[in-house]
Amino acid sequence: MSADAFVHPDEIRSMFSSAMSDMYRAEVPQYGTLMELVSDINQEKLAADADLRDGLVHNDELDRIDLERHGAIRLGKPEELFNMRRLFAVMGMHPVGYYDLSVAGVPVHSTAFRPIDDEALRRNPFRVFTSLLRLELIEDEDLRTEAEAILANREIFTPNALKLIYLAEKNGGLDRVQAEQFVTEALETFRWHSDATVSLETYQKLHDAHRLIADVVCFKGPHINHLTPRTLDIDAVQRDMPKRGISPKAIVEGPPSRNCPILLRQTSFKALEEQVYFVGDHPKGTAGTHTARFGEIEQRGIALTAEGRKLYDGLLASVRHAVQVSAGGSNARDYETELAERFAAFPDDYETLRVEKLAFFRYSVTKAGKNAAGNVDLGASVNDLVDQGYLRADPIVYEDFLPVSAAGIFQSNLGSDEQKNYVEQSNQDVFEKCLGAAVADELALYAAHQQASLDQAFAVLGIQKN
Ligand code: OOG
Ligand code: NI
Repeated sequence: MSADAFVHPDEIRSMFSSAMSDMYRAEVPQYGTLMELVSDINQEKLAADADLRDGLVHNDELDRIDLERHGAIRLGKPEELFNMRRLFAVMGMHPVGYYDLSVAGVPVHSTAFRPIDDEALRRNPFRVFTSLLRLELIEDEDLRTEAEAILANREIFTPNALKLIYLAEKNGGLDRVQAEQFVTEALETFRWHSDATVSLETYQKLHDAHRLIADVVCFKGPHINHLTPRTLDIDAVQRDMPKRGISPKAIVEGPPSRNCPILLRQTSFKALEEQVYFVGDHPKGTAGTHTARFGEIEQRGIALTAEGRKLYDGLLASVRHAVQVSAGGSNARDYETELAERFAAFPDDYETLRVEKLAFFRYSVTKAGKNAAGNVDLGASVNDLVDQGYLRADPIVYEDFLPVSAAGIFQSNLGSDEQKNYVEQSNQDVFEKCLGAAVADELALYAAHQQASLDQAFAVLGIQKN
């Protein structure tokens, strides 16, 4: 079959993310309310901030604001991660980054499946934060064996989904009919199931070991546990959530509010308590409840270089050392004040972030630059070219996640009494073996992106640079 007959992976991703969004909205009505709030605030923000709007238009990002969302799933065994990589590859999503959450007391390690190249990100940036349970962190040996046995019996993909993944790999793509079937079949894996696969007693034992373990082990599949729209003003959404009947977690994770947003800020609202049925005597099973799913919003800023990230990590660690947010969040204001004060040390204008090489930028040639093409001083540095008005620099958006923030999101939805520190160390090698591939290095991707924009700009200006 010719490549033309295949549906582009970016299009399959769009079909899938929109189907997922419809499913989640039907399953979790509060998600619909959140989407409305985010959309209202984005409109207000765009109307009030012309610079922000112009920047988004220039970067071709305005159209993707309403599309932007991520989801998260938690897997139980290596084969699930292996096949999940193959499933996401059909939609042009590849594993980027390794996140060890065991250091924060959450017994998983994770990656993000996402589009990688600029074009694909622009078309549809949908990504899925994907965690693999680390059963070796269950201390009780009997319980660990029991959990393994339960997971050994489950198959989270439909036979048709597996068949279509195989066909996509073999033929290099899926035609229209296959792509549509694939989306329908793939969606099944992410659906919520109110029937547990275990008895209430087993659920409770696993739950006592860690709530997350019960969430992963006791159900038929890795239900999508949240979908996250992108907001242009997270403080406004956090503030207005209660007005629409949503109660957010105490603090916004990540950096403080700034003129030039960096990395990622996130907040979420508590998991919903859902009715479930455990395996039991009653024909329908034993009724009980489980909390799994929640809502989250994110605000994305500029991607940081290794130096920028080091500064960020250091400042954040010092804030968390100084103020630990209490379970009820009563000292959230102290945390926010401390965060704002300490982050004053992080330059907050794009020019300084760029010149000090703290963040990544996409360069393009200005009108003046195009007029001067061929007559530009060959020895001029990038900074000179920007100063001369020949090059323009726009922020490259951070497309990944932050481990400390992710741990905060996990914890707030698991109940804040769950803090535990595991002695077991992070293990990227084991994760990549389960995955069946290496994860891409996010910093290398941003650096390559910046460099490609420079190479293109130099070519337009008629100068050769190494
Ligand atoms: C994932 C939590 C992490 C984020 O946005 O950092 C996450 C989970 O709870 O499974 O989604
Ligand atoms: Ni999330």
